Parts: sequence; C-alpha cells; structure tokens
Amino acid sequence: MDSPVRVLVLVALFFPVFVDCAIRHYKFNVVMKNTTRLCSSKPIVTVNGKFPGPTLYAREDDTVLVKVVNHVKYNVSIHWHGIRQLRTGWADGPAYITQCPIPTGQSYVYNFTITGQRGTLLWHAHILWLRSTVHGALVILPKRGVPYPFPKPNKEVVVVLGELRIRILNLECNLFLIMCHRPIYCQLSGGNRTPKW
Ligand SMILES: [Cu+2]
Repeated sequence: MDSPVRVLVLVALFFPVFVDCAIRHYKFNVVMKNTTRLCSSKPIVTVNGKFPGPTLYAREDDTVLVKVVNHVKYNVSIHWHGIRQLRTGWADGPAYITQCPIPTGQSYVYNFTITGQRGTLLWHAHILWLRSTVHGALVILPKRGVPYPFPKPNKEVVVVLGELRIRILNLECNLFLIMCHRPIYCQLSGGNRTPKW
C-alpha cells in the first residue's frame, strides 16, 4: 500500500470524526401517475408517484447515489440544480450536454459528492417539458456537529414552488409561472393575450 493511502487509512481508523461522511442511496422510479390538482385529474410524469417528487437529504461531504429508472415512454434525465459537480460532470444531468438521456426501460446512477455547500436546492428533469412535474427539493444539512450560521429554527418546512396550468369553463386562463421569469399570461377565449407582468 502506498504510504499516503496508508496514512489515510490510519487516520480513518483512529480519528473517524475526520471522515464523518456518508453515502446516501436513493431510487427514483420515473412513472406515470394519475394526479388531482384544483379538482382536475390527469396522468402526469412523476418520480415514485409523487408530485412534487421526494425530498433528498444529505450532509455536506456526503456522496449521493441516485438510481433513476425510467418507466415512461419519454427519455429522461435529472439535473441537480446548484450542485457543484467537481470532477463528476457526467452526473450533472442536462440531456445531450453532459449525458445521453435515459431511454424507456433503462436506468442510470447519478453519483456525486457534495462539497462546500449547504442549504436547500432543487432537482428537476432536464429534458422536454418534464421538469414541470418532475422536480423536488434537495436539502443539504451541515456536517455533523457544525451549527447553521443562524439560530436554530423551531421547525423546518420544505416549500416547493411549481407550475400549474388550469382551464376554467370557456374562459381559458392559462397561467404560466416558469423559472426563467417568463411573464404570466391570462388569455380570454378568442381575445387578446394580455401580459399581467
Ligand atoms: Cu436546473
């Protein structure tokens, strides 16, 4: 064994506090799910049948392994929004940029380590329109024994803001609230499209 490796092994054995990091395993089954919002039901693409999708939890320095299995008819990829992919660019997720999307019936394991980051980030599909229903939160806790840089709150609640598209009677009111700051439109049937802001 090389001497630097031997030193690391000895440090890990005798000073485990220095290597207090974990491997977090998650499984994302991408499936269709009949979902009801605002009194209307329709099948949507989800992760594990949830909308929004499951919240991932990890600590700074943890390695996260997410096995994504594609059970829908669309190609899929997942982007870990805001995660610094240090030497793990293939885990970033933008389809056709850092990876080929996951075809129907296939899977892919995203493997990345969270370094120098804490707080709540977002994960979402990074292909087609799938991100509108395939998204969720990624909570990065501080290292064990390290406090938050603010007084500890009594309770923490994850709030995910998403997009809903609704139609009411013959008054077509399409609300678009998209992350890239597109305006919200409200369109009367046959009328002019009026930007609200
Ligand atoms: Cu993103």
